[in-house]
Amino acid sequence: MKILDAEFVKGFIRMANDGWEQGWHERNGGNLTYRIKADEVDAVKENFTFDRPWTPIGTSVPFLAGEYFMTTGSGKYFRNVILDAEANTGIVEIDEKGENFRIVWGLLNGARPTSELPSHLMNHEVKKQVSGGKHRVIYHAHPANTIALTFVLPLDDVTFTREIWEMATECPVVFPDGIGVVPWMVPGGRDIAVATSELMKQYDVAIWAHHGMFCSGEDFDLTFGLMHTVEKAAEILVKVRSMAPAKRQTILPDDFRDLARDFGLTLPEKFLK
Ligand code: 2HA
Ligand code: ZN
Repeated sequence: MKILDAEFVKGFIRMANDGWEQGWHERNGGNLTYRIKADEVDAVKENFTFDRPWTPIGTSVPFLAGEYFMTTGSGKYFRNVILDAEANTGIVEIDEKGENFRIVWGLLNGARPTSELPSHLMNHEVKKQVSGGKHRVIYHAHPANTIALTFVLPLDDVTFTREIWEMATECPVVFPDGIGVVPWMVPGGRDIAVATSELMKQYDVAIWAHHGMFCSGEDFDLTFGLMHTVEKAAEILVKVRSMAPAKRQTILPDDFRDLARDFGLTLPEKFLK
């Protein structure tokens, strides 16, 4: 099968373009990776070449040994993915130790995988384990309202989760585990990757202060929808805070407990104080 005919490739390209259209990917901002299923690899493997060099990941992800990932390219623009996926995205193979990768398709003309590959792969490694192999998508974007909140809210998981949950009744249904917050750190390296993957043990959403958001999910719809839901709630919170110094009424802890009971959710009490 031609690469561009594969459903996972079409889904990846559509998600990249949807993120661009949301305004979450100025210039080369953001990155997307997908852990490809074995049968999907088999269906397109005839297009792969294995002559490009192995390169250190910069961290160790032994639980991802032998996996294949589709990834956006470093310095590449999301708005161009739909025009030329082979130049702006690619597929990488992880070696049997989980320490090196090599490009097997795409990323033409010497392009590299996303600069956030260490964060993506460490998140994938955690999520593959805690989800029993179900999570396959890691998405990083720069949505403006979420970033704006990192300048005015205290940078802790409880405050962010509760403030965002209160802005839309669907929020605790969509991310009942809450949101983690990483303080400002230098992007692209191992330290921020470790901090983010530590949060991904508990959460599907991690906010990077003054930078953006990471979401993890089982497929493109769920992961894009998660980012969209958090950012929509953040937009409402920005509007509320712009209109008045305090909320006149809101969803209260017992309301969340009622919601949890009727929707069969477990909402951690630490967010309901
Ligand atoms: O430019 O978003 O965090 C890609 C990024 C780095
Ligand atoms: Zn970024």
